This record gives sequence, C-alpha cells and structure tokens, in this order.
Amino acid sequence: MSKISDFRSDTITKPTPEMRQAMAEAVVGDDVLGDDPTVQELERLAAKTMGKEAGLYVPTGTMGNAIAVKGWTQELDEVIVEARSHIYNMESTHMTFIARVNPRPLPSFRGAMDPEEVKRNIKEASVHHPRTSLICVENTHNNWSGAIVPLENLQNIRGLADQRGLKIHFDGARIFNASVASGVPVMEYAAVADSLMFCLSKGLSAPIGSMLVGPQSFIDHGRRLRKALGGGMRQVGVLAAAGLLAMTKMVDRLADDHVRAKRLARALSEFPEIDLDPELVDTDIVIFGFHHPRLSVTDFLARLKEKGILALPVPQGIRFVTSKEVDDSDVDHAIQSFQQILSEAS
Ligand code: TLP
Repeated sequence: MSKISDFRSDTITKPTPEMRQAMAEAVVGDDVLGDDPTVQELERLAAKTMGKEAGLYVPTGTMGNAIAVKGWTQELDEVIVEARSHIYNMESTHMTFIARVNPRPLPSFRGAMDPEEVKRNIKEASVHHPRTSLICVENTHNNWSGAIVPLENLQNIRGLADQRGLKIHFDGARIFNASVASGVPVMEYAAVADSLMFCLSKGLSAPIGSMLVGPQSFIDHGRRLRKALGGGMRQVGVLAAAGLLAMTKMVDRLADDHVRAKRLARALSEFPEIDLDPELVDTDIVIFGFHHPRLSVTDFLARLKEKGILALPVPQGIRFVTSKEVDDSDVDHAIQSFQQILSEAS
C-alpha cells in the first residue's frame, strides 16, 4: 500500500518528539498516594486554565464525564442531554450503568439546545417523575460536525440552571478547538459550567488522558469515584508530562486542522453524491451524507480504504477529522480518491 491518510479521528495523534523526551525525564511518584509532582502540576494547570478550584487527571474523557455525572446526581435523578451528544450516545450508557440516572435527550440546532425547551423539561421530583439535577452541554459538538456552540446560548442555559438550582457539566473534549476557532477564551466557556472535562489525547496529541475540573469538594469526591472505577494510577507523571506539553505547546496549531477541514469540506461539497455545506464546518470535524445509486456508505469507505484513505461511518453518513497526522498532501490524496472512485462508479 502506498500513502495512508488517516482521517478517522483526532484521537490518532501521536506524541511529539518533545513529549517523548519530557515523558522520559518526568519526575514521578505514586499518584494514588498523592506523590506525583508532574500529575499535580498538570491538575493545577488545568484548573487554573479553566478558572476552577481543582483538577483531576483521568485516563479517558469517558471516565471524566462518568465521574461528573455520578458526582452531581443521585440515583433516580434525570439529566438533560443534547440528543446527539457524545455523553448520551457514545459512552456505553454510563449514565444508567454507573450513575443510575435517566437521560432526557433534547433536540438542538447544531448542538445549541433551545433554553425554552430545556426549561420545559426541568422536572421537580414527584412520585411519578425523576428530579432534574444536571444539564450536560458539549462544545465543540462532535456529532454536529464539530460545531461551535455559541457562548450566548450556553450562558442562557446557565441562567436557567441558576434559577432552578441545577448543575451544568460541560463536555469540553474539544474546548480548545472551540476557543481557537471562535476567539472566545476557554475560561469564558468554562464559566458557564460547574464542572468541565477536556481531552489531552485528541488534537493536542498527548498519548492518553483527560482533565476534569470543578470545585474542590467535587474534585475530592471525584478522586474517590475515579479510584472506585479503577482509574487510580501510580507513576503516571510519565503521561502527565505529555499532557503539560499538550496544554502549553499544542493549542495554537489546532487552527491548521481547522483550515484543512474547511478546504476538504469545500472540495467534497462539489460532488453531487455528497450532502455537505462547507460553511457549517467550524473546526476539525467534517460530517456529510453520502448518496449513490450503486455504492453504500460501507462500500464507499471500503473503496477509500483500498486507496489508503481512512475515515469512519457515522449515523449521518461519513466523518473525516483533520489532525496533526494529516497535511495538505493527505487532503489532496482524499479529494483525488473521491474523484477516482466516483468517476469509476458512474
Ligand atoms: N470521541 C471519539 C470517539 O469516541 C467517537 C472520537 O473519535 O471523536 N466527548 C467527546 C465530545 C468525544 O468526542 C469523545 C471521544 C469523548 C468525550 C470521550 O473521550 P475518550 O475517548 O477519551 O473516552
């Protein structure tokens, strides 16, 4: 096989040489015993960057979200989620499995739920109804093609949560993408949330790890929940060292991923078989519908793979994600492969 261009996700990013060096040199200790200075530095940096009291290093974004939902709710509660959100659709049902709460999915426009709709769905506990205790938001919104949810929408939902005494958990797996693309500082986004999770291991290129930030008491309890879920880690400063560089060195370059995603989207939108408005691609994720009389999405992805182009199927069709592992030549490779396959199949 000649060139491989991997657009499956920004999770495929590999640690940089500088990260590998920092990992080799990291000062470490037993983090479950509170002895790892590198992890502690990362947790402090995460909290400070997001304007929160404390931070917790977790192996995955999914674990960070699961701890947050469990931490803010009681069994029999209800949690308002956006219908296409990752926390509701892609995290193996931890809401019901771990926190034992009922998710209430609401529709949205590109990830932005209508505050009136949210308001209508907040319930007081009764013999019939669960009590609504938490609202989850996501930004950028993965399954809305990496859309940036406007700050104003999030602030309106915050206002509502304050009126009704609810907490907000923010899935900010790609909050730095949102910030780099919109110019809104991450701290302003984070200010709408009681807790926020962000990932180091996506476009920021750390090999593993996410951060959960929030009030000190919530994070103290979260540390116990992390242990209960099997996420207590020992000399994990070797990984946190890469996380520190992810936060300090890798954020600005996300803009390159956004430029490439836009270029790819513009070119792909020219094909009649592809249902895509490139103006709606805000960041690094390009999701489009694919309609062909003789090729299914599965067939088409298989043909792309034969040409060295890797992408993933999603409910809406196909997803391409740009990252530091793809450059302009990979984007050209993808566009040419589309041309060839579609002309061969016509
Ligand atoms: N997303 C992954 C897959 O699970 C689909 C990807 O390739 O995009 N929140 C959001 C918004 C995410 O996109 C993801 C991962 C997570 C949470 C979970 O993070 P991990 O994979 O670290 O558990």
